[in-house]
Amino acid sequence: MSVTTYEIIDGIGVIRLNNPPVNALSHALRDGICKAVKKAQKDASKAIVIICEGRTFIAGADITEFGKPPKAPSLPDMLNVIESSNKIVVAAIHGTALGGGFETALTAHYRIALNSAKVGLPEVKLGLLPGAGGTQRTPRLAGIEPALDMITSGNPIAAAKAEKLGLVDCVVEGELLQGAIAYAKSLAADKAQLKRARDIEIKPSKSQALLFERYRAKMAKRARGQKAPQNIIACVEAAIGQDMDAGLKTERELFMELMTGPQSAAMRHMFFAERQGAKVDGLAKDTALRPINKVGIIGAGTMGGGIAMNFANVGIPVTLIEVNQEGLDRGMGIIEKNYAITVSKGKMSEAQKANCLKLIGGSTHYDALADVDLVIEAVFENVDIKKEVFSKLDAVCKPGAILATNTSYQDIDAIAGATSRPADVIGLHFFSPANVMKLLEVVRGSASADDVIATSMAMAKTIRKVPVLAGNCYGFIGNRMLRPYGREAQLCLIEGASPEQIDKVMQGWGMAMGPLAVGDLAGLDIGYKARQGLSAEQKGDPKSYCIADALVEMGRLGQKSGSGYYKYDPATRARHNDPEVMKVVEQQAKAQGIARRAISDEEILERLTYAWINEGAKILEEGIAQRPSDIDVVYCFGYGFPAYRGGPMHYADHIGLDKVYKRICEFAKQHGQANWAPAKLLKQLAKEGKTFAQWAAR
Ligand code: T1G
Repeated sequence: MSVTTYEIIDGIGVIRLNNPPVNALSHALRDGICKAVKKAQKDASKAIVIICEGRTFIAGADITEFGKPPKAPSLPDMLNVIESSNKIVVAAIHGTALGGGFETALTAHYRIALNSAKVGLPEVKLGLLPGAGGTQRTPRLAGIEPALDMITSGNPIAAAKAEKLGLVDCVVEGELLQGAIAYAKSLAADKAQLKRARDIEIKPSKSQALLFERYRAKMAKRARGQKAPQNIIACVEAAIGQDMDAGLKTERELFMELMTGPQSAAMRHMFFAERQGAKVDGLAKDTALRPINKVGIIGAGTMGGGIAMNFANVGIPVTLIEVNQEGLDRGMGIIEKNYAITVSKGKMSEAQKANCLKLIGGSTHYDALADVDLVIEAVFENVDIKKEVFSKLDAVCKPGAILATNTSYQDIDAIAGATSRPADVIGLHFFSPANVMKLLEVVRGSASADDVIATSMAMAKTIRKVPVLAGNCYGFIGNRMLRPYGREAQLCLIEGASPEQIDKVMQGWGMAMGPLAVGDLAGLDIGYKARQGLSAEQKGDPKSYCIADALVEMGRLGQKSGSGYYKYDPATRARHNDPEVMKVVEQQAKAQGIARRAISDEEILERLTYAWINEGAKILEEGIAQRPSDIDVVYCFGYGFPAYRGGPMHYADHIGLDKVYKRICEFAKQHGQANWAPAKLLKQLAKEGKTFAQWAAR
């Protein structure tokens, strides 16, 4: 099947592209477009239309071709053929014209779009920049600031807005091909000029320098540690006061710098990892899904309320169950407050908020759940309470209803064992705040039915979550890896570091927040309460929790009590170092017989990140995660791991598993096998000189 066809319709040369699923600019497509445009130069066509079959206009360069030897015609070659056409070229846009796709449209002389279409330059989300003239044509057509907004955010804009900005010339409803042919005919009849963005000059002005300076500072904060946004700003700046070819030269240089760098490799890895994570190995593609038209949620607390919002936001009615009306009212209050915040940020209208709230009902009786298709339990993190809830659900819910638990640690099989239908039981682990965080760990019990797993993975995408399938163990994937990470943070603290040193290292490396600041945010009492129920053996090394226990017993619970590892300004919650904490640290170190020492930033970074990697390798060995990239998705979408480092397992591959393994063996000698016995898989791959990615592709 040819990816490009060409025919003259009503005097207009129509080039149709058909390269499913998103008309990515593969070599075949680039070659077909060049040949068709060249052919049209010599035939009877009065103008040319480029249009796509399928669900969207070109959605960008073919990311799967990146890193492979380029094949002519390159994208710039193809764009030159279009731009130098001696006949008007009209790009007809539907769906989402993105990246190289929108750059192709920008090289055409005119652009017509369906009202429902969107256009965008999302390269920054891949750690790149528009490398085919987007940074030069967009500011020439739309102005400098709109260009900076569009390219540094990477977010698409609607056709109507693009028209207002001068990026699209004509917006239509109805049948796009007809509209495009009519438009091309009218342009030809009017002898319209060959409008080329490259002919527009942006004159330098004093105000621009300030704008670029402000933008650099803004992006250094918003996209901390990322190179692409800064390179984008430099490219747009190069569009001023010089001709297009000079600007294109700068764009090419800065594009190649990103393309060959580790940040884009990591973010392209994450692009595919996110999509791969939604797939379940060994599950028949045609597994029938159970319909999810009504949902029940047990518990209207912070989590239950946040979970309810996800379903209401996509039009699925939800019934919240609480023990009493007061609990229900409190829960609804949390939900209304969350929606009010969303509306205040301009992300939702009042009408949309009202419609969502209408979809969330409540009851204090379980029999209100008699006809729901899915129930999600979000009660206190205690397995006995959860088992009680599930035995009630078993009695009330209709056959075929999916019974899910939002537990973050507990044994799915133990919970399923409280019902007569363990095949219908699954874990749906949301991350707080549940209406914001994208990650959803779908945790399969040993009895979870295939269609329950498939329905849960599909439902995750319906509610705009990023699903990852996890096996059943204490903490599943994310929280299980968090334990050794937290352990090493505590041990570095008691052995010689300070809270601010540890957090500065991890935040400087790219984490959204350091581990101790996260502890203060979540509340130190949560871990304290969880430890009360554990035996000494289960608690592990007292050195890894004695400081946290001491702080909680002093009433320092974290942000909620105004102090924890730090002191917090009551009004702004700004964090301040607190000498009182170091006194506690030194007391506890003494009590544990530890002679504190200076600990380097590098040792902190290696101990905390290698703790992740070692546990991740064990999780892979045990089959708790399907693939290393799933672990990367969990950490980038659920734990603030910097996407430009690609997740813990991609990061390990980037460092080299032999280096990681060698260092872990040193930690094992220094700190004991209990914490640092290297995972078998890590040892094997290090010896074989392989990566986790190669192991996954075996
Ligand atoms: N190249 C190759 N494959 C792509 C692709 C692309 N650009 N975009 C999507 N796919 C695959 C994807 O992997 C999945 O495959 C299937 O298409 C459906 O995607 C020079 C250098 C277009 C909004 O960044 O944002 O141009 O899993 O599940 O949810 O300046 O795909 O089915 O095997 O995401 O409906 C710039 C990336 C590239 C756009 C559709 N373009 N794509 O979303 O489907 S760099 C992008 C998307 C560039 C130039 C630069 C989305 C979508 P599979 P999907 P969707």
